[in-house]
Amino acid sequence: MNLQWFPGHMAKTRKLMAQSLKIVDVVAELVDARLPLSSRNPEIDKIVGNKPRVLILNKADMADEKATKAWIEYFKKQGIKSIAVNSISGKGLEKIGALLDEALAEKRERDINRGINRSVKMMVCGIPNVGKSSIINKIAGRAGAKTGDRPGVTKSQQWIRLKDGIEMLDMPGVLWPKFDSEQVALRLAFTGAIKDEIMDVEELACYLLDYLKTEYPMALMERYKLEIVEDKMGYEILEDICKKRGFLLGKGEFDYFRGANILLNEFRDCKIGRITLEMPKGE
Ligand SMILES: Nc1nc2c(ncn2[C@@H]2O[C@H](COP(=O)(O)OP(=O)(O)OP(=O)(O)O)[C@@H](O)[C@H]2O)c(=O)[nH]1
Ligand SMILES: [Mg+2]
Repeated sequence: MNLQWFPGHMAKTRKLMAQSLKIVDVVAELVDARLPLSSRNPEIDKIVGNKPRVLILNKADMADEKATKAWIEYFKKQGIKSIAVNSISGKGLEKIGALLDEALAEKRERDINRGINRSVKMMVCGIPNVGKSSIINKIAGRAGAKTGDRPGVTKSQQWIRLKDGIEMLDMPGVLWPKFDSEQVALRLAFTGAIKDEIMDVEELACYLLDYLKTEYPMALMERYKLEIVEDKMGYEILEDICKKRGFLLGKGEFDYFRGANILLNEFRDCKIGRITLEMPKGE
């Protein structure tokens, strides 16, 4: 699949981040719990450097619970403390206080020694559509930052101030200019982090079906009332879905485009179930 995607504002954002970093105390890196590695931005690593950082696996309500637990363990083994949250309901967010306390312990001690009592400035960053504005709104308890179910909603940085001494900086999504691998690009595309308009949705749907038939065959069969999926190719399953749903163009010709769009939308709406798109190595 051919993916070339680097809108101008991405370059601008990288510069913007580097500048804002100078004045923030802690960086909250948001990743998608369904693809915690593929939605991690290697550039953020470079830009953030030694700033205290916390890792948040967002949209945990959409991911496979067992897999999320395995991911948290995986990061723990690498010395990275992470939490899983749902930024819409707020589930899991109660743990963020302890996470920040730990990350900011040194800064607090320094401040106390100097006799200063400054507010904590936290930058929230991550790839487009991962839920940065949503988590900020949930923590703030108000809709201060604009959100939306498509990538690229936040166009410039914005500070949201809280009463209890926290200031949060909402950033536009930052995605790397070159995708690490086709697998990474595909996983991101499945979730809608890459605009569908630049992709072949039928091809994308077939790739998703290839994954689901191996990792979540029961959920797939149940949703689309299919009898067998394991030994079929993605496009054959897509055809079966079109058959079951009556997506026909003419006599004997299937509306694959419609089938593909329905599949992707239903996946993104969690109608197929809670699905994780990559597992930690060794699981
Ligand atoms: N189910 C679920 N949906 C979420 C969660 N967090 C955010 N969303 C949804 O994900 C979409 C993107 O959320 P935003 O907060 O706008 O994401 P963003 O990272 O600010 O996106 P950009 O500003 O475009 O980079 C919206 O439709 C949110 O409602 C979550 O924890 N669970
Ligand atoms: Mg946003």
